[in-house]
Amino acid sequence: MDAELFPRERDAVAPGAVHVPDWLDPDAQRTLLAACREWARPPAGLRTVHTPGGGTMTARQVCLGRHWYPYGYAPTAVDGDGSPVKPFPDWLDDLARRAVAGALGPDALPGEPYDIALINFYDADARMGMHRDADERADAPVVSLSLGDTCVFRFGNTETRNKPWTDVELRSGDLFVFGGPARLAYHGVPRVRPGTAPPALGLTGRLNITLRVSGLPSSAG
Ligand SMILES: O=C(O)CCC(=O)C(=O)O
Repeated sequence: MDAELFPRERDAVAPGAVHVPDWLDPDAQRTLLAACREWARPPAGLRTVHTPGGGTMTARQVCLGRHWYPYGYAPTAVDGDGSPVKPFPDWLDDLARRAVAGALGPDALPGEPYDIALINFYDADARMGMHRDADERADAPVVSLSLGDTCVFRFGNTETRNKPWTDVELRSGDLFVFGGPARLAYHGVPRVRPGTAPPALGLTGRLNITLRVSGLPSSAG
């Protein structure tokens, strides 16, 4: 395959949506993975998310800064163990800003700091349905980082969950940023490819780290 012979190239998937392959080098991936393992521990650790319609998300999740639940944000793990959500570290804001500046350019940087992380863990059978990130009160670009197994990331349109969409293969270390006209595009993960993680990383499965600006006052839930 050409993709194996030549380095994968950055790709503007839609106006405002950019895929940057291999954005995190192996050391940075290991550092982020070690942090994710700490964040996943209780209290307010990795949990299974249930939707109001009776569904269960197959990707398990832990949050930083604010706790996301279907469909809003809270200061505590309201649908988990009830503990206060872990703080969002400044270095993740720095990482998000470097990602946005690198992918979309400095003009796309938000005035407010990044303050929310959703960390999704996918085992071999997990997936995520088409949805929009619409519970924030800010229009800052969403920053998405991948670790471990490769997945198919489906990036759609802002009108419906249905086609047109573009399927992008996200591998360990890849960055995907969507802002501007793509900020409210539907997106999802129809498939993970088990056993494709870089062996040296030491992760079975896939982690996605999604960084967002809440636009919420710091004391609000
Ligand atoms: O796992 C991914 O790449 C996507 C995660 C996602 O869409 C979300 O957390 O809203």
